[in-house]
Amino acid sequence: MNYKLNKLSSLILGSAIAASTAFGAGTLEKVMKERGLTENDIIRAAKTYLPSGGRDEFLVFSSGGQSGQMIVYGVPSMKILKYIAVFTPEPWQGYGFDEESKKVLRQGNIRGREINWGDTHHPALSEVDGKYDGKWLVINDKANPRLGVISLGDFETTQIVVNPVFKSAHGGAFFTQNSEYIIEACQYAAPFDNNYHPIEDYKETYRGGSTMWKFDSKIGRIIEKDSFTIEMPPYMQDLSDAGKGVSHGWGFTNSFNAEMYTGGIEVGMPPNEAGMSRFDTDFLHVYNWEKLAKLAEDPKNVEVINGHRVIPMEVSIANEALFLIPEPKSPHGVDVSPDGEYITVCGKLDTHASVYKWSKIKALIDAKKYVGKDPYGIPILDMKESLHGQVELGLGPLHNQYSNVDGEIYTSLYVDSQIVKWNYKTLKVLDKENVHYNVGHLCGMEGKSADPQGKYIISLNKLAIDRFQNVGPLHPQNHQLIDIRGKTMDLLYDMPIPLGEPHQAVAIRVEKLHPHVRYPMGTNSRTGEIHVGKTLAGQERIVREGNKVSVYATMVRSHINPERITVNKGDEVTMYLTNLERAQDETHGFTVDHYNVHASLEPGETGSIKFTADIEGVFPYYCTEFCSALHLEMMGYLMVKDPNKKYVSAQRLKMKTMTPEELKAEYDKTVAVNTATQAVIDSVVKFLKDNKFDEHKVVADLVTDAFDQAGQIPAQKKLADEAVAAGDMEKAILFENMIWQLMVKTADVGIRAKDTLVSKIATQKSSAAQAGERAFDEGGCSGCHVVGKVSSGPDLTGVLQRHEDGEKWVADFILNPEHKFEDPYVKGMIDYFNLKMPNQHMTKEETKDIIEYFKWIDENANLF
Ligand code: RUQ
Ligand code: CUA
Repeated sequence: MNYKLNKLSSLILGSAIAASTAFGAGTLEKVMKERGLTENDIIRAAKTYLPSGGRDEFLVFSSGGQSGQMIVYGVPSMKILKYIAVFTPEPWQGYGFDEESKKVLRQGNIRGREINWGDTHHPALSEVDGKYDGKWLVINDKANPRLGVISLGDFETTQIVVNPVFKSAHGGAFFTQNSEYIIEACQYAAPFDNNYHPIEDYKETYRGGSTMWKFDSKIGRIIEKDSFTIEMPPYMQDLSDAGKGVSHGWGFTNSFNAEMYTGGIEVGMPPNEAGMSRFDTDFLHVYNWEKLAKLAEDPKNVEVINGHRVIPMEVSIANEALFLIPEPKSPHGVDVSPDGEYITVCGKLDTHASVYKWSKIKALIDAKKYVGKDPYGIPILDMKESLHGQVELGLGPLHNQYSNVDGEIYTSLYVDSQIVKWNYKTLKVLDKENVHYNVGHLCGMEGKSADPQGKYIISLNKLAIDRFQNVGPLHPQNHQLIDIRGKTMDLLYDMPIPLGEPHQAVAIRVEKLHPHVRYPMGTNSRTGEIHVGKTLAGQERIVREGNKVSVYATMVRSHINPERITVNKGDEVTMYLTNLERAQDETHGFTVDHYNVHASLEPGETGSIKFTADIEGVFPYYCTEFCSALHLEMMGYLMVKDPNKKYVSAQRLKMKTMTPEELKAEYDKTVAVNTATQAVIDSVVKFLKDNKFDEHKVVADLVTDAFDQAGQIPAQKKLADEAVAAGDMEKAILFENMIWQLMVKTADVGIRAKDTLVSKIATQKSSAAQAGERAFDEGGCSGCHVVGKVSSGPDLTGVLQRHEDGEKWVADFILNPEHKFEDPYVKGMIDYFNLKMPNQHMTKEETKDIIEYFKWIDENANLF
């Protein structure tokens, strides 16, 4: 092995490799050779690799682009953890297929029409003092101007609001520094009302603007009636940002059609792209939303359009709350620095980034020093006097993110396919990294908050081209993770995103998130309130009022109650479903075949599905999550009969039934099995208690889950005994069977709790013992030997004590079993198990490690 690689191995695999493991010396070198990996590849892999059960440092919330959803993944592993349904139906989560989520989705109807997709662009995290608080997430829809609000308590969408005056909106969502408001700026100017206005009247009747959505961060809801829109000229407003720190109270919005060009290829005019980029500059809109919010409280300052308050431009101008500053033509991103003093604008068609300085802008505003007015009378500030400076970055600068280093900023270059690191204070370019290809946004770790965390930048590339296996002409998007800790950037990882074109993503430290694992029993997850349909065990019922049938059902491993529902054709059926589980991750799904309904019920959740039973027949309903060994049995029948038809009952089949003696025997056998199973449970419970399980929260939670199942046993026992008393042995057997089911579920979680507890309290394995355990498992020993149990071979607990000079005896036996077949002890074993210990061809080194592993077993013998 060459020296460098040897060094690398110990670097990556730590001391374990030095001590020689089951992988053996030279394994890394071999793998590298086989897979054609370089040393840098290995280091990058180690920087991003997350072992099973590991956790990432950051979570990223990425827009899902045209999918209308959001994508959640971890950094640095880039493992996708969740899709959050926002504007688009999502069947797994039941979004758009159960009644509660439909209510949220339908809040997004526009002018009475259902809209089932969204063009999501920019997610934003709620803030306190400009820092992320991990409570709420908001995302905009550009095509159908809307915002969706997501609770980070359960990662579910709880609200959608429609912009009442815009017809398209891009410059959102941006929280102000204490989440007072969310900025959503317009994109394509259009009349605020819903009427027809000819394009020739563009300048007079088409408008842009910026909507300030009032946000209540206690309840995580946008308050529509307290929101307002600041009217702006029909320049195409674009990306925006909220001021923070020194510039708190102000908003900044770019635009790209100061020309007010309206195209017309079909009438012989040059296309929009030419006319809209004719001038050298466009306008950065600077507005005092704090002042305007107060003004909006007085009805004489607002015009109400579509039930929504709009502050006309004259009012903003008269109150010195709206200004324009020229910016290089057709800009895209505008990003306020962590302290709020610098505002960086990137021009798609300009090779420079322009850094404006808030104190300079504010001084011009305070001195009323204007260089002119635009055609609508809005004062214009001098560009040069507002600028801190400009820096030549490259072709197609779009967006910016900040790091934890003072003055450090990262900018995406769309045309050059590069990320540039530079300093917005000293205006110096520091480094460039190639990305693949055509990067749009980039995402720093909390990189747009008042407290950026540095470490990584993600490049959200528009094109992947040759980066991945060809899967047809529609390629995945490519998110590339870049390490920014060093002097120069280092590209670590490519992640294909196959869901849509994510524009922007936001990242947050995982410690700031505290999502729950279960709901208070009976919760409607979309409102956070207790559901009217909440049903507990024993309360299940079917209620009929005229042709409306309400089913109050429960779901728990592994049955749905009720199991038979008969309705008349034409009945309107509502099924309220409560998942009675308390156990973590025990979701039950629910569907009725042929009725296009689906719900996903998480532990404690109540949801409902609704349909008109308009086709006659028999329709199975079932749980759609493989929730337990008896998941397939978790089903029932919906029977829809036509009230106008006469049904002749089929001849009852004469079934051969069991004799009373046979029934009694089966009953006794079932009870005996239950008693034996109970003994296993008792021993597990004793072990848990003896070893103080309640000192370990994870274990205590599992035990609670286990007792949840066990707690249902007495009620079933009572029913079984009642059946015995009534002489109905058949029924008694069924109830005893149910008890067994509950016992199995109890034991299942109980044993998991026991294993977890063992791992918590056992002594630490030495690296040799770890290597020994691996050799034991991978070398085939575990095929016959189970620690703590006699299985196809003897239990090895205490094996080192069983023989004189035990370590040597066992080592010799492993290395050369055949030599001991005549030994009386071994002979006895061979007779007993009817098996001979095979030679597994362990090396001396492996055998030594296995002995270490046996020593560890003996130290912890009381735990097995
Ligand atoms: S925008 S990169 Cu919404 Cu820049 Cu897409
Ligand atoms: Cu519940 Cu499958």
